[in-house]
Amino acid sequence: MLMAVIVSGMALIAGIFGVGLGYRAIDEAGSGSASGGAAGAASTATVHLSEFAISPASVQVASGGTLAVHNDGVATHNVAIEGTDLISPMLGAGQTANLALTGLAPGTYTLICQVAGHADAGMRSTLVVTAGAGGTAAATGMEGMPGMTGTGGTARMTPAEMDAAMEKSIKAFPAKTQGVGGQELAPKVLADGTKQFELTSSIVKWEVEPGRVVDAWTYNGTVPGPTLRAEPGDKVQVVLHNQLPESTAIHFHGLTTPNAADGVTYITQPPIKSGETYTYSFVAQSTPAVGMYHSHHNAVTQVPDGLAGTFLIGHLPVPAGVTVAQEQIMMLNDSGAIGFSLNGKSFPATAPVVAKKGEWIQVHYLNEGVMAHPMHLHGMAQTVIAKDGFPLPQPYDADTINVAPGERYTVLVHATEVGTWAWHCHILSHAERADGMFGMVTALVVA
Ligand SMILES: [Cu+2]
Repeated sequence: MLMAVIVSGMALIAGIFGVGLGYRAIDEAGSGSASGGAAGAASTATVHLSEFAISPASVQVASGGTLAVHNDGVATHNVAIEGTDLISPMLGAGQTANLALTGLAPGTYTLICQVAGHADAGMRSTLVVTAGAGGTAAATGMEGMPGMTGTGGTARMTPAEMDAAMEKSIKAFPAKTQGVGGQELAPKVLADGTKQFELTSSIVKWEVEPGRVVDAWTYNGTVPGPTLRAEPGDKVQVVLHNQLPESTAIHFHGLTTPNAADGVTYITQPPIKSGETYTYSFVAQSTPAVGMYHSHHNAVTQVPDGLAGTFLIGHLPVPAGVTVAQEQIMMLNDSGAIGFSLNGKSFPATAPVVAKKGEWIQVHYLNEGVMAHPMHLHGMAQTVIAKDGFPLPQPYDADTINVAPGERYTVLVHATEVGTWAWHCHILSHAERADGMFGMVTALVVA
């Protein structure tokens, strides 16, 4: 039955969005052979990223040239040219990328790192684009790289090219990628009834969207980590084997645990060093919980890079007359190696929610990123029944739910309207750009 719904939903998506063939990708428009630089400015210049600087403080490139970006730091960084849509991918330590400056008019620009707080911490420099180079971009290999914003620049896109790019991004949905995050992990039940969940933290290759494979920091190799579920009163153990190159710890966000199991290094426990194993023990609270588990050690890097999962206890009460047909988790992230994503995937690799007309869907939004995300569903109301796992005495309807970092909202959607409905973060720069949709976008398919 469920498979039938999914299959018919996929068919519907294919029918509505069509199949991604027969377009010319705008991404390829900027490719070409390298041209000579103008006198006084090279066609390629290099900038180095570190904590927290972009050096040199001022760099000159001929118009139509290329900026080579080297991350010499230990954290994830990128480079964006302020006031334009020219943005390099997020780069891990030691990674490099070439940013084609195609379409960028001569002038003086500011380079910044877009990781929250990094520009203010000092990651700013000046880019001077000089006139006179041939205007043909160097072939950088970055054109068409998913996650690359606007290589080629909107200045070079005709309306027809923009339409084609949008069509391409939509027709690719739902795109196949390696790996699915957030799968429920069956506990091992010990002799005394304790539910024991075994987690291993390690760095794995994770495909965020087709072709964009990053070094993700994971629990059991997926982003999000496996979903853990217990019933009120259960004895719970979470065993963590740390195979990361640095220390970590797990905080159970939104669950009531003994202080010793709170998972904050140097407040309630020593760091779990690389190679060590640590066991958390607690009794699941008597009331339902919509919790998360995540690192609380170097969290600004470890959590956005993937060290987060969902921890559910029991079931929330729902209004009289409602039968929940499916429970969905939507974990939001916006930075680090993973970037703008739903459940560890960026559109078009996000998974649609597929429902039969008349069903009720329960959705838990959980924000493990560093920004707030107003999650907007087209076509049907979202009935908010719980905030941070606490049932609301008076549920309310909304079409946009603003989910701040650390927050969880649980909503019910009555799938009354047939069709494919866009479902996305309404901070538009998290969802859509000149070359189509990306990031925090999925769809509700009602068949
Ligand atoms: Cu957002």
